[in-house]
Amino acid sequence: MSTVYRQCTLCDSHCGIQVLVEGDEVVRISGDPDDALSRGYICPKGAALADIRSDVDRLRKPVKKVDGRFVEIGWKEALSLASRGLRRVQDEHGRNALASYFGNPRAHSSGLLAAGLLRTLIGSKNNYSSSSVDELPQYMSSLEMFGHFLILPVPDIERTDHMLLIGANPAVSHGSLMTAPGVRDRIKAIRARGGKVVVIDPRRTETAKHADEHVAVSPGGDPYLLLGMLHVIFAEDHVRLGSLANACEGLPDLHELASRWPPERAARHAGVEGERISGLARDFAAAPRAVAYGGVGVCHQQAASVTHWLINALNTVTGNMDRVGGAMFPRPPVDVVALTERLGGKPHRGRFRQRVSGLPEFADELPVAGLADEILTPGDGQVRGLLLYAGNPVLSTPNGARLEHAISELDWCVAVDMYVTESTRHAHVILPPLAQLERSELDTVFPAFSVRNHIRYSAAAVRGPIDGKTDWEILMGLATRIGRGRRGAVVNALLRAASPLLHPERVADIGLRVGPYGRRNSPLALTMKKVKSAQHGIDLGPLEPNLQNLLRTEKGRVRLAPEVMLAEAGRLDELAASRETARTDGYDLTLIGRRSLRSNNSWMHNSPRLMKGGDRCTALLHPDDAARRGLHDGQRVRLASRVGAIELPLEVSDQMRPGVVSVPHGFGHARPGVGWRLAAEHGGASVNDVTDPTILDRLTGNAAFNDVPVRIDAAAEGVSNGKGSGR
Ligand SMILES: Nc1nc2c(c(=O)[nH]1)N[C@H]1C(S)=C(S)[C@@H](COP(=O)(O)OP(=O)(O)OC[C@H]3O[C@@H](n4cnc5c(=O)[nH]c(N)nc54)[C@H](O)[C@@H]3O)O[C@H]1N2
Ligand SMILES: Nc1nc2c(c(=O)[nH]1)N[C@H]1C(S)=C(S)[C@@H](COP(=O)(O)OP(=O)(O)OC[C@H]3O[C@@H](n4cnc5c(=O)[nH]c(N)nc54)[C@H](O)[C@@H]3O)O[C@H]1N2
Ligand code: SF4
Ligand SMILES: [Mo]
Repeated sequence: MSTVYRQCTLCDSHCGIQVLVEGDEVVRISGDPDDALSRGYICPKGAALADIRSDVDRLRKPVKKVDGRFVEIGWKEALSLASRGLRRVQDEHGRNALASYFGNPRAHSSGLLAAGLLRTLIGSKNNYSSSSVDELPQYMSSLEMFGHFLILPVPDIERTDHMLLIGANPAVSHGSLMTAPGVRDRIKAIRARGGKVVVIDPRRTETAKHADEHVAVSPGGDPYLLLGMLHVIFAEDHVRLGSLANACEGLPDLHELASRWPPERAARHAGVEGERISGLARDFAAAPRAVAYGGVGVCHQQAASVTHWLINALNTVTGNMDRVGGAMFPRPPVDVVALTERLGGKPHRGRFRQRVSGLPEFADELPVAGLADEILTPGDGQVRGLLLYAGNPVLSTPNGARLEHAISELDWCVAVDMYVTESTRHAHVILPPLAQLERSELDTVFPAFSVRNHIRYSAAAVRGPIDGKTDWEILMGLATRIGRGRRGAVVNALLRAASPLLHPERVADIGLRVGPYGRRNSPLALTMKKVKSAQHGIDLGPLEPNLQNLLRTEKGRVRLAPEVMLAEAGRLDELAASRETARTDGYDLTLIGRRSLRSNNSWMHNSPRLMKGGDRCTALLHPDDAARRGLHDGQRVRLASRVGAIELPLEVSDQMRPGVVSVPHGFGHARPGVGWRLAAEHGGASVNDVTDPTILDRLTGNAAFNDVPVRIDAAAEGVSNGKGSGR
């Protein structure tokens, strides 16, 4: 028996784990008590990495579709076949006819750089990712305020006296853009040291149970609530810019905007009394060190970018931006901001627009909510081929059922994924990577979002199939075959020769050497070799004020009142009015999302140890709302929007704000031909058969999953299942 130390790469926490191995079998996975950051913490999903390793439903060889069925083929044939099809789409229909969609696990795998390279070589405008159903509004806010979308503030949870959590449920999710393993204990510790924790959420969540105060805001009510708070902070003279006093611009404009939102006015749209809003503001301003942290719950709103901007603004005007115990900026060993600038130039948005929707590009990607239209609408630039990498957009994007139909109509689709999913089942070729425990990698991304500076290498714990390939190898396999015509053939050959130089460990080594702890900059002189030999990771110390080294705005100042944000904030009244009208035509409830501890978006539902226990794909509704409709706990209900309908069990609970219904995403596996059999047995319904691709954050086109008008009725007798009926 031996123990391998590495990290779990399933969620942003990236806990250090110890994998007990006998021969080539995983015996047990537990938290690594000596880990520099996670100190032994692990959640149920971490242990379930063993289930992915042993899963008989996981693809271990490439497959191609023959007469509607997948058959195994060798890697050489698979890579040639896949790339030939992709080239053909571009030869026949032009560059932009080939689209790509990269999903969430891309950020947790060393395939990321190769994926970017492949996109550059493909040269299409139709690039999509899970960012536009996730954190894009946070990127937008950082781009406008700090000059780069990856200059993202992280709450200094270890030293704060007051934490205001808005639209985040880290007790379950373990945080988004906040790498803080064992976050629940870190939240409890705030209170144990005499601090205060406040949760703003339409549902009394698992995190709210550990808070001093829970504020059941209306879905989408946050920008009003934040403006009301800012109003009080300006009106009662609590503004303190602290160390950023000479590094901010736009304070008068922000003041002017906030002055228009006295708490009594904000109250109506926030769904929270004015007095309560004033109290929240006073508490926040009075705390010695405070931090407001916004999660994905507010990204999934129509004023999402504005909300994240106001969260940053609140931190800034109370002197909590870039100071200990406030919102801070990590100093990761590989400088991701500098790296993305080197590879992609100055960050930008709006250089071009989506053909059908007219929505703007952001950092060369378009909003995935518009992808189905790009495939289904004929005309110049119509999408005819798709590269799916580590994503399951059929279950994860708004009106997934329609996107599924669109994908099934494509001329060619290649997937890099280890399962036959609701999305990849429509591919012509699937190229499966090695599973998490079978590969070695250095995580250079998440130290940039971590509550403590650190770095950790992950060694492979067990061997994969003999000829198995990593994501990097697969994507390079495609990249070295994607060039078209004579010129393309030369590029392919050059790239093949150069590919050893682009190996992720090599690139990471260079990144470390030129990074802030590299030879030139620090006595630590971090190299790949040093990082590899530190089994439990390397602690690089607490966060330190760092923003002024990072700022990329033209004048080198924090922009407190960016024009686009002010303009969008000017439309908040109109948005509130449209929300009220939208609830009057029979769709009288607002749908919001939720996550479960033993689930990971759409793809861990084939793990026996995670699927134990009752049905998690339920609709949560307040008792009054249930009673008014004559519905009872456990009953099957029909949840419908203008887009589609699903059926699922009802769970009646006063943890919900009245008027709001909560349904988790990532279920809906009972579709014909999916490869994950256990997941399919537990099917559930896909809430994204109901979500609406026209309800979006107005600045970025990010899906506003948490603002969809729906209705609930009893399900018709005899109608079974969780199948959607998307248009
Ligand atoms: N209604 C609603 N919808 C949502 C959300 C919500 O809150 N509500 N949340 C959104 C958010 S935040 C996100 S991030 C998205 C996620 O959306 P997606 O990224 O599209 O979906 P995932 O469920 O993460 O699917 C990941 C896929 O990658 C595969 N995979 C896993 N590991 C690897 C790997 O190492 N390499 C490769 N090549 N493949 C791998 C899995 O088999 C799976 O098919 O969903 C979004 N959708
Ligand atoms: N166990 C588990 N962990 C996960 C995942 C998973 O699927 N399962 N997914 C991972 C991914 S990809 C991500 S991005 C992170 C996300 O992690 P978080 O950012 O913590 O997001 P959620 O857990 O979705 O919690 C969002 C909260 O927002 C609330 N909410 C909804 N609408 C509103 C609103 O209008 N205003 C306010 N204030 N709140 C609102 C919801 O009720 C919910 O409690 O989790 C990651 N971790
Ligand atoms: S919280 Fe769970 S899923 Fe996330 S990294 Fe840690 S063990 Fe893995
Ligand atoms: Mo996400």
